[in-house]
Amino acid sequence: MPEQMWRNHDLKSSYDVVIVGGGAHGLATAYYLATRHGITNVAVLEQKYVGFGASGRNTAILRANYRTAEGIRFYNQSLKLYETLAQALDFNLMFSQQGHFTLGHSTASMAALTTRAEMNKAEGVDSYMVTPPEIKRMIPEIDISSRPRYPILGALYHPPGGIIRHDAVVWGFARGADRQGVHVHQLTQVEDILTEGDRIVGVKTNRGTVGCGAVVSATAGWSSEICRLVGIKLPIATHPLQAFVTQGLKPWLHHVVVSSTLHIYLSQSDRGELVCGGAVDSFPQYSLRSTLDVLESYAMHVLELFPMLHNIKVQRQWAGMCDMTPDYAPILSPIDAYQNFYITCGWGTWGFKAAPASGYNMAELVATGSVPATIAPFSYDRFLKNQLLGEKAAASVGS
Ligand code: PYC
Repeated sequence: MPEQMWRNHDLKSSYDVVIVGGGAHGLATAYYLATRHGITNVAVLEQKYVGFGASGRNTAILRANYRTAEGIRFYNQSLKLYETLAQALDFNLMFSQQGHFTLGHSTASMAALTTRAEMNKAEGVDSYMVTPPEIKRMIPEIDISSRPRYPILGALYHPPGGIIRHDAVVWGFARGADRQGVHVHQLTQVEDILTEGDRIVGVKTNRGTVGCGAVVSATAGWSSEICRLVGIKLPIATHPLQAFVTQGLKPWLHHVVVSSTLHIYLSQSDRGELVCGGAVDSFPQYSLRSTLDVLESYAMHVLELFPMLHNIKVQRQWAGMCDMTPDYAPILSPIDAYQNFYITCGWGTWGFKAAPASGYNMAELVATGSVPATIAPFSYDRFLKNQLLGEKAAASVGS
């Protein structure tokens, strides 16, 4: 009999903590609430199925090579948690720390990458600049000639970066939380959030209303909508991001390759498919449609790096929702207006790699009521205080 990963439950009349969003962030928060703080009377509400949203629609890249000290520390904590997560969850996550290249094709991008290398070194994160011949030695198939429109001038190399099986992470957290007694409720859509003064007292869903001690909003794409229910306006614009996979090939690409100038990234999955994505679509919208023009432009840019791929077939294309903040950094925060409402959102195109640290710190915030130092810089009110973080040049395809 196959193992049941998580169970179905009736909604209880109340929970100590209600988490909105059954993706990697919400489930990680539930998992760490239970395992680190002994809080198990927790419900995770997912409007569709576990991993339907951004957690199941990303390109599964992990890295810590950010630009600001705050970003580097946070993502490095996440990478370290990922390094031991398979053992902690007792679940194979197929994590491959194969090394991560961010290519530079202009003087400006080389300067931005060099700054990141130095910031990474100062924070103890392994990242350094490499020359085109050094890139070619590790990726023989790449075109380092002067033929392309944007020849490669060098790269930021980040050895601990890599890829993981994204579905396995979400399922592993769901199973881990379920084993601790957390209720994972799929097909449970939040319709309203009930308040009394400065407290959240309940969450109305399509399956009934639950009382709650605290609420965590951990959604991607819908975070503005959830916060609107309690009168909070987020500084977020939601854009789709498209990605595709090719037919399976024999293993040949053993590193993650990102080009911030060509707005493209590529890796090879354990199934042999090339997994490729780009920048967000230019217009904010909530559509999960994928489009031919984006596929054509991604293909054109991939071929500039790897002309030998010209006959490879694309198998699948999809889109996910990205909540973009003005400084390309996330928001993990309590909210002044309510004593017991917490948000983890604004994950843009870089949220999957953050899930363990997001869950770890949000669980601590909810359990103790104090903001852990690692996430203090990512407060909601930094936009009011003009304390923005400036991660755009490290958002993979954002510079
Ligand atoms: O930030 O590493 C990243 C990333 C990969 C794909 C989209 N963003």
